Amino acid sequence: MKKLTTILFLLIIALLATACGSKAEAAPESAPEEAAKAPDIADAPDAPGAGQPFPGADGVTSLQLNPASGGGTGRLAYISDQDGNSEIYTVSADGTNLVNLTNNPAEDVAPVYSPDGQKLLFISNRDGAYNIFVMNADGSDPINLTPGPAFDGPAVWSPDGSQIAFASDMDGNNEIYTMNADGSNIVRLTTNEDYDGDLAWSPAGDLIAFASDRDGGLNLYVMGADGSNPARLTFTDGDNGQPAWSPDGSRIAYVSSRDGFYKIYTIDPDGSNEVNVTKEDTLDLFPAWSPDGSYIAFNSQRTGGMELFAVTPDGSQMTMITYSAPNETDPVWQP
Ligand SMILES: [Ca+2]
Ligand SMILES: [Ca+2]
Ligand SMILES: [Ca+2]
Repeated sequence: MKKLTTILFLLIIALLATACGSKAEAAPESAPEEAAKAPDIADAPDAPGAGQPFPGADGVTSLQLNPASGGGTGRLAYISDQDGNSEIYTVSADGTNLVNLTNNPAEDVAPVYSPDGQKLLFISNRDGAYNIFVMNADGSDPINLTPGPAFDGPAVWSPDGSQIAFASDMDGNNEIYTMNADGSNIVRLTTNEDYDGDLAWSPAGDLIAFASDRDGGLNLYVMGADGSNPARLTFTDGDNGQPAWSPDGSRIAYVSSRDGFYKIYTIDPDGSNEVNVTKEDTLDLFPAWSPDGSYIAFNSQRTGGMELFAVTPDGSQMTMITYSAPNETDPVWQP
């Protein structure tokens, strides 16, 4: 039986499907070729409301980001339903230059940049089931790494880019696996009848953080990258999931609903020093660190619809990246 706690990843798909009012059909065979046309960033439109100051609340100071603010290329990938189904877009950190990378009538979700920033993993149901795809960072050459009927994803890279860790129900319930970057040599890391997913590979390569309901509610765990020595980090009511390692490996950002609302928290990898970063009673999801560790991007419903935000890790300063009618979710910063 599928437990309610498996929804952290599925939630975003449900939100987007509800928002566009219909379930997407599998894409025609020609769709990958359409996505192979690299979009031109120079002519790309800006996010509606880009650069608007965040309407501050509870002592949070409004912040203005420019594309150089967080390090890396200054670009973020995210999911938008503005074309009627979920697509992977990119945007500059100041909300300018929107580019649709997927252009596919199927659902395209869960973008994750490779450590060198040159490729993106994502999840799509364009071939029927939700499978793990890799494409170039400009949207060209999408390849299905896990064809077949299982629900695969999300997926993340090892820090050296040689391997991919991912979740899948191929063995009957959600487990965590690794495989080579070309989809070969699948190795199973977890074996139990409970949900294991929401994974993130540590920058040093030795640990994988993940969420599991093996002890009851959904909680955060870390284990060796070979599946050894799982250790529980959170002991709270509600769901704890969607971990993201800070670039220096010293902190894990994650989502917790311990007080009834999904908010962003951070914690040390040994489970100490929990900090509540976003405090408003709303829906905050999908934390992702900027390459220099200065900001945590996330999506939030605090202004009504789903928008992208960035916040300093101490929660004191926040900015809106998008302000629009469509739903923008699941931001990840390009290295
Ligand atoms: Ca799509
Ligand atoms: Ca399991
Ligand atoms: Ca929006």
